[in-house]
Amino acid sequence: MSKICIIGLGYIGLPTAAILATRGHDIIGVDISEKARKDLVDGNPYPEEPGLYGLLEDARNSGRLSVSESPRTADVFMICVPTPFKADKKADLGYIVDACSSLVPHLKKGDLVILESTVPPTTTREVVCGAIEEAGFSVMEDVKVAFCPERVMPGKLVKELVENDRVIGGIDEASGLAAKEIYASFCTGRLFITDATTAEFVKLIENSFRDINIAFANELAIVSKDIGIDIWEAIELANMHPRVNIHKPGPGVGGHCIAVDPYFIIERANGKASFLSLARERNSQMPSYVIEQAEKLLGNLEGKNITLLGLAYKGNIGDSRESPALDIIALMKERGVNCSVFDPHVEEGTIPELAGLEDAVKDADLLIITTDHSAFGELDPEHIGALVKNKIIFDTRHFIDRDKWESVGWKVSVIGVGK
Ligand code: SAJ
Repeated sequence: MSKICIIGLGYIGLPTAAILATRGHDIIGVDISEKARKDLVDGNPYPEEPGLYGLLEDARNSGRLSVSESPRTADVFMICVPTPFKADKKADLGYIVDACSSLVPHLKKGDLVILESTVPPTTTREVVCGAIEEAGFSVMEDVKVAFCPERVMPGKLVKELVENDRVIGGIDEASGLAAKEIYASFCTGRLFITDATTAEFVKLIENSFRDINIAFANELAIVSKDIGIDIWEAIELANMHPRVNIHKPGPGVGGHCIAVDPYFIIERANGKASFLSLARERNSQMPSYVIEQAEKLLGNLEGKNITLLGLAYKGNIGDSRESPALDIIALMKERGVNCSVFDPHVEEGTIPELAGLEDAVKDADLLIITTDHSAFGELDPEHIGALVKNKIIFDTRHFIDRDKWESVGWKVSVIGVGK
């Protein structure tokens, strides 16, 4: 069992620290934020995740969990800090650089440094190994280094943390094997070893595959509406082909992974990643398409009351990072719309437009379903119909039961449906 210092107690670092503690490792959870450190020891994380409270309780009961503002001596250092992008859509590696500078004073010969944060290709070699060598160590001879991307899906985090297969990119063979040993202590999925830069690339192309596929579905939705067919029926039938798996259209791509990772390839591609850029562009334009459809339903939007059902970037989670709903709200405000939002999963006060269901829908000219939360399937169209001004709903997720709403007088419009 190892002494592991986990730097960054966010969405990935916090549960990883907890699970490693339950598997017999001694964990030092490091974060500059007092709240993040408290969340780990008090077991009070946000956003909500099934199974996370239980896992944190087990970690606390293990007695192997401690927190600190800065790294301490350990055998393994795991970097789980965010990699936001800058205004020019290039990765901001500032947190990784800071994490490396904070850990090198505590390094000793034989230690292992693992980077989990998603990064542009060659970052492990250039930034992490660079910082270690600058501190006077020889990477490979003195210190092992690996890149092991997280692959968990928000909403299934705890389950996928344990069960997913993992790709482990060693800077050399010994580094790959040492990192594999750490992951083998809590992963039941398969562990594949490759080199660090390939592992960085694998992480990015997984999410880019999804982004391109969603862009394809969004383009088909726009075309289908004009042709006068139902894209959802068409995709369902096409996906019956054994080698076809077209994703779903929607209001755009949110979250801090799929909407971001393709840019990390684009920035290293010397203008040769036109396909990835186009997919990003198509998906980023979907909020404008939603506004266009709202205009078709209502005419001039100025002064209209529009209610979004959903702020989270996808169903049944409380995470609104990069959510297309945020872009839709911004575009509506530019057009002078009075906008309100109801989301049962997102923390109150996240944006000023959030309100309870009845307040949010009161006097609405139009409702727009922006997130496929299960709770929206339970909405009572009759009750809501009595509160709104116009019984018009635009479903960007193909989620509500159209017949149920139409049977009580609602006009229902669905993205990609032209009939
Ligand atoms: N979306 C669509 N149509 C679809 C599927 C998704 O419009 O057919 C939208 C969703 O509504 C959401 C966005 O795309 O706004 C992204 O959602 P997602 O569920 O596809 O992905 P994430 O960002 O929650 O998680 C992804 C996962 N990657 C893959 O499935 C390849 C997860 O495994 C990664 O760990 C995560 O990114 C990450 O951290 O990179």
